[in-house]
Amino acid sequence: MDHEADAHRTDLMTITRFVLNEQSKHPESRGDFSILLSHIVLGCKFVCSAVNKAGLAKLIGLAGETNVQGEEQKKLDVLSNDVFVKALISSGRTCILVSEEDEEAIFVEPSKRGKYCVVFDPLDGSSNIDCGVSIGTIFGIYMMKDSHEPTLDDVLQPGNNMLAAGYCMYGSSCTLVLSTGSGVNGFTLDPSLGEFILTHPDIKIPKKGKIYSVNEGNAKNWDGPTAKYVEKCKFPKDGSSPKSLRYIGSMVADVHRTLLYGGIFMYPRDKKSPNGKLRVLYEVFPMSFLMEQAGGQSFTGKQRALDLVPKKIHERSPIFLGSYDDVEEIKALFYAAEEKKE
Ligand code: FDP
Repeated sequence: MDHEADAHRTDLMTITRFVLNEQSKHPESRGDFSILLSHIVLGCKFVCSAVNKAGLAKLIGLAGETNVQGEEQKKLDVLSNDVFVKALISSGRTCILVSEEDEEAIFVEPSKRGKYCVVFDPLDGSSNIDCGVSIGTIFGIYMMKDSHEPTLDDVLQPGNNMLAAGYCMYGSSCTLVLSTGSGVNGFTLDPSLGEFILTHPDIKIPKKGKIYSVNEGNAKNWDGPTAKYVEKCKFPKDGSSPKSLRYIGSMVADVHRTLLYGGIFMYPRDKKSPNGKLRVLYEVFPMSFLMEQAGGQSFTGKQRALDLVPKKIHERSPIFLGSYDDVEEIKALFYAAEEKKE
């Protein structure tokens, strides 16, 4: 009998245990961050269960409202947003919340206030809900700048100031990927235990990948460097094999694959959307934070994504993220185009 393997199977590293272990490395910590994370984890479990039951419960369908971006809201979006807002406020550890679904930032009432700001997209990839494709929740956590009255400036900080970021993917399994600033770890929900178990410790993205991921339907409106890069992926001139194209159209799923298999995920700007589509605070920043923590890079077409300083809570930015070498290649094309202009 393989006792070692057996011991491994019975010694489960739950996300709670993992976060408490991390906390113990900071003796000054009062556990506020762990409490906040446990409320986020609860939100993810709830949404996972709702997503799994959606077809049965007839939760799918339009709720008859439109969100800030003028998109039709689905019932699951509304439900997920409610769950996260309530879970975050009841943690007693938050002061400002920015959600993709709410036009204005939510300032938590003083009696329930804590020192953290949370930016999140409760259900990203919502156009995929009705066909059962993977969707997810994305979140990032900031600390208030000083302990003054909270203002929007507390959330309009560069992504580099994030303390933690993560996503939960509701797919063939429910996977939560988290970074608290020292590497990236992945946890899979064991439905029989109702616990997220560490299944992907210390995720490192391959230095170079074989996949590119972009909505090629927008190609006619792309700028020069993006078009050149995709051409290189398909018709490499250095004797290497062409890259494969994979595009789900659900950011969490596309980024998750990129993180595990390597390659590049892009949502560039184009003539119709000069700032791209994806939102800085709760899509670009958390995913860029995770990419860098896993050894990859993230670039906006002009600069390192995490150095952006957003001026508005729902601001958008073009994004190119993934394997270090692949992002390096597209950076070179953008810099060369910039030099030509000067
Ligand atoms: P969705 O519109 O379905 O909510 O930002 C939202 C997002 O999905 C991302 O998850 C996804 O990467 C992107 O939009 C897909 O956009 P396109 O349909 O334009 O490719």
